[in-house]
Amino acid sequence: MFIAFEGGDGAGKTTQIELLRERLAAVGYDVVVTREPGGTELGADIRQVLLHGGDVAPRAEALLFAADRAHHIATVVRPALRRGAIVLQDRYIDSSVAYQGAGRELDPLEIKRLSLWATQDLVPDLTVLLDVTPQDGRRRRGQVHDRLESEQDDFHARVREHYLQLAAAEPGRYLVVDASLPREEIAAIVAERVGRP
Ligand code: Z5A
Repeated sequence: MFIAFEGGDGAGKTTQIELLRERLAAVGYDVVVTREPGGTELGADIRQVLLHGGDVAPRAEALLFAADRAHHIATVVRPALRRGAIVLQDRYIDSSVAYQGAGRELDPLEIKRLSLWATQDLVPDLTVLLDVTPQDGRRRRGQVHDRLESEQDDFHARVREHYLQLAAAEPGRYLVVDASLPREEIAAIVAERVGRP
C-alpha cells in the first residue's frame, strides 16, 4: 500500500506520518517512511539545490523535482512495495502539480504528465491532504523559511486551492482533513480511513 501525505508547508504531514507509522508498526506491518524531495542520496543533493540554493528557473525547478522523484520511486518506493511494505510518503506528484503547476503557474497538466513519465505511472492508493491555510502554515513554520516557503501568501493560496481541486476530482482516492484540528483527532480520522491494510 502506498500512502502519500500532501498539504501546504506546516500542515502537519511529518507529525501524522509518524503517528500512523507507530500505529501500523505496532501491529506488525513493515512500514517505510520516506519523503520528496530528498528520499535518496541523490535526492538529498537535489533537495539542497532546490530549497537552499540560489535562483532556479521555474521549468528547471519542475524538472529537478521530477528527477528526484524518478530516482526515489525507482530505487526506494517500488522495491519497498514489491516486498509488501506499506510506504508512507511525505509529498509526491501532487506537490509538483500544486506548487510548480498552480503556484509557479506552469501548466498543471504538463507537470502531472512529467511526473507520471518519471514514475512510470505510479499513483498512490490513498492521498491524505492536510488542508492548512497559508497563514496557519506560516505561523507554524516560525522564522525559518526555505526558498519555496518564502513565496508570498497568494502563491500559497493558489497551491491550497489546487490541492482541494485535485481532491474534489477524485474523492475515492483522497482523504481531506482540516489541518487545524488537534493532532490526535487527525490521527484518528486517518487511521479509520486506512483501516487494517
Ligand atoms: N515542493 C515542491 O514545490 N514541489 C514538489 O514536487 C515537492 C516539494 C515534492 C519541501 O519542504 C518543499 O518543497 C515544500 C514544497 C516544495 N515547500 N514549500 N513551501 P519540506 O519537505 O522541507 O517541508 P514541508 O513539506 O513544507 O513540511 P514542513 O514544513 O516540514 O511541515 P509538515 O511536515 O507538514 O508539518 P510538521 O513538521 O508535522 O508540523 C509543523 C509544525 O506544526 C510543528 O511545530 C508541529 O509540532 C506543529 N503541528 C503539527 N500538527 C499540528 C496540529 N494538528 N495542531 C497544531 N500544531 C501542529
